[in-house]
Amino acid sequence: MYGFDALILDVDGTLADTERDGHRCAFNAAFAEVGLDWIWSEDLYGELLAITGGKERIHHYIERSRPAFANRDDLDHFVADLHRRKTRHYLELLGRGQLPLRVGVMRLLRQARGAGVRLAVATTTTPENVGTLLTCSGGEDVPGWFEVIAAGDVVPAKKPAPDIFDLALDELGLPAHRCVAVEDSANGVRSALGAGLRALLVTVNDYTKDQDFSGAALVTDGLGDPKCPVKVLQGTLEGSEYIDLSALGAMHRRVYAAD
Ligand code: XBP
Ligand code: MG
Repeated sequence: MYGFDALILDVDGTLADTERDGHRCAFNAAFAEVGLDWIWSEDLYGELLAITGGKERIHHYIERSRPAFANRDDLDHFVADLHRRKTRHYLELLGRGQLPLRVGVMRLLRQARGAGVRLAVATTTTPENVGTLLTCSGGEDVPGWFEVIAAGDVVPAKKPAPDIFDLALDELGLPAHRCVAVEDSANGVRSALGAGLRALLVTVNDYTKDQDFSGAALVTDGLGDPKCPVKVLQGTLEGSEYIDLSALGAMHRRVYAAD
């Protein structure tokens, strides 16, 4: 019907704006819990987001800003413990329903389910975070709408490496050209393109809006809704003012028409 069989979605920044008021706050709560005076401001966190993966982000921060911790014999254990604490705080934050899904996400997911378009997630975040976000911000049944949830440490290399999108494609049993991917960041774009996912929509947010999305088929400021038209930042959105399966199908056709 729409020319593609599955929608592969990123999570953080794409399904919900989770970084500034979610993950960042959970990191800071974990630091305070163990008596560290580390505080990741909104601006500093925007810089640290260049590193995907919470544990990797903490390691990077120590290397660049906390050299006294860098030579601990138990550094990996120390970071893993901090990250476990952070994840607990993040899950509690999600449980308070403080991080709504972005405009248009539930509309698109419901439309995909109704049209038989298969759903998958490809994310760097911790797997438990995905199910909890979908449940708390979408509904108890929403995690079950996804055939594949490829998340976190299940792959050797995180975004921008293509591994997590490769895993999602493998578990779907689909070639890249039969799928559409949705991302929010330059790291995500490089990961998706690296996996051959050329029918790629980017829905930017405050942290990513000035990044380089070369190679993405379409870049907008979100999915929008009938009463909330999107702004197109790169590419074309023919005949529609928001992103639905028809708009994604038209994008997919444009990408592969030249083949
Ligand atoms: C975003 C990330 C994650 C989150 C933090 O993932 O890079 O690391 O920032 O989550 P994506 P964790 O955009 O691929 O969804 O602390 O669980 O890693
Ligand atoms: Mg993201």
